[in-house]
Amino acid sequence: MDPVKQKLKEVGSKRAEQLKRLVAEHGNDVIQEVTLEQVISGMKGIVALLTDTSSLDPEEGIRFRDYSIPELRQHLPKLKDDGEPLPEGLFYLMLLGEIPDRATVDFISRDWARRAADIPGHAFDVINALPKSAHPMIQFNTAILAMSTQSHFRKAYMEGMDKKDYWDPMYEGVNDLISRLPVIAAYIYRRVFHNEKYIDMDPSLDWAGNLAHMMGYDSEEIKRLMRLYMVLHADHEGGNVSAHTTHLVGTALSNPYYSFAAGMNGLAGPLHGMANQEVMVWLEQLIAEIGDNPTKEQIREYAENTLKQGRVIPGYGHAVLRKTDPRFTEQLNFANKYIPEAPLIKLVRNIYEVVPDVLRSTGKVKNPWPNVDAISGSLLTSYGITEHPIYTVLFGVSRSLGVLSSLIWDRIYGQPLERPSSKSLEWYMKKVGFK
Ligand code: FCX
Repeated sequence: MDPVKQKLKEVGSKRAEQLKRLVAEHGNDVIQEVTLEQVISGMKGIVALLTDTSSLDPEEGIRFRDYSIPELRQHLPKLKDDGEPLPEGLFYLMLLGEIPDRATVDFISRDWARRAADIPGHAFDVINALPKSAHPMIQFNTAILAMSTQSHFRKAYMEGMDKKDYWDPMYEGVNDLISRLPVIAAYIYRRVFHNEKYIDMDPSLDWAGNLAHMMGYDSEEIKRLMRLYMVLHADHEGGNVSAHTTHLVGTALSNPYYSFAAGMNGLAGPLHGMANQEVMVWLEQLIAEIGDNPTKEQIREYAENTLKQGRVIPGYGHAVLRKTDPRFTEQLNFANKYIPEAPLIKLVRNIYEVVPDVLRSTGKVKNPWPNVDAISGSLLTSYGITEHPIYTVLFGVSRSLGVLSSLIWDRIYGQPLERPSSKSLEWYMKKVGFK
């Protein structure tokens, strides 16, 4: 058996037993009170999900299992000492709660390269059936669904598998799916933006390095950037739209392809993953209106105008965070180290000095600070990956690592169908004695 799966089996059965005992002994304990405003404002702050892969602190930001991003960069295996951690290692950490050694990370790289070689031809046919003008996220999500014909989970379910074994075909399907996403993403990229000049996978490369290679970028600089990008976007606890949707659909025992495609449809919204493309549109308009070296005063005016038009400033604000997103900071540090003079990075730095004040002055924005999307597109563009519509697809490839390792755990824990209650306006009014 594969060593990762073997370990998961051991860890999984212990934790599933712990959860069972926890609910049996404390199932009636009250953990939180919920206000009407929380329900109506998108359930913010309501603790209602079980997710082990990562947790989010409003001030500190993301921790993958117990590790902050700087700690990850220190401890996860890398190809070279001065390189970025390999996303395969982060997958292992999220799945098993431990930092893997280099040999295990190499095993995952080789396993994913092997699995990626077996994509059904009709996944490419459905992409080709769509117009090239269809947004890359439409092409990506369609291909993900098309690949579900190979679902181990569905096959095993139809054969009457015992529910305590659900995690096993889920593990296989998740690894197949993650391994294949870079191939699908690169195929869409080359189809839409590079005249269908496709590049074969190099099975000797790591998962993120291969993505860069298949997109047409073979420099070590871009592979390093891709590894950083794939690590930073991998997870953001369980309540964000893509993670929660993947989980929710999975509770109907939908296979990993159905579940992940649902999550990716959420990622395609402009308030979530598509914000990375929206930021570039916002920056391009700014440059077109003012020029590529705007003063801070001009940036302030432009931002204020965006608000006057009833639009959001993309890349700023967050539903949970109340400080600058550490994923923004890590990308800025990376840019300051390798490409400090890039004009777009200078612009991002100037915007960072101005926009938080503009948002604060509205009196209603709870978090005026930049999130991950405020810089990711500028970084990619500065390295020559200038086609903005592919950015959310890259986010999606990375997000698979977190939401799909959680999906395996959902089946290990035997998480049941998710089914909260909904009530009418009249019900809420009556409940609080509203006259
Ligand atoms: N620009 C303008 N207005 C903003 C704003 C922004 N960047 N962020 C929040 N607001 C507004 C909200 O629209 C809301 O206005 P309303 O009361 O008139 O409806 C008010 O401030 C309060 O919202 P708040 O509680 O602070 O934020 P929410 O939790 O409702 O929303 C998001 C969070 C992220 C959706 C919001 O900050 C936003 O729209 N940001 C811009 C889009 C973006 O960058 N999304 C990416 C987020 C993330 F990193 C990711 O998922 O990738």
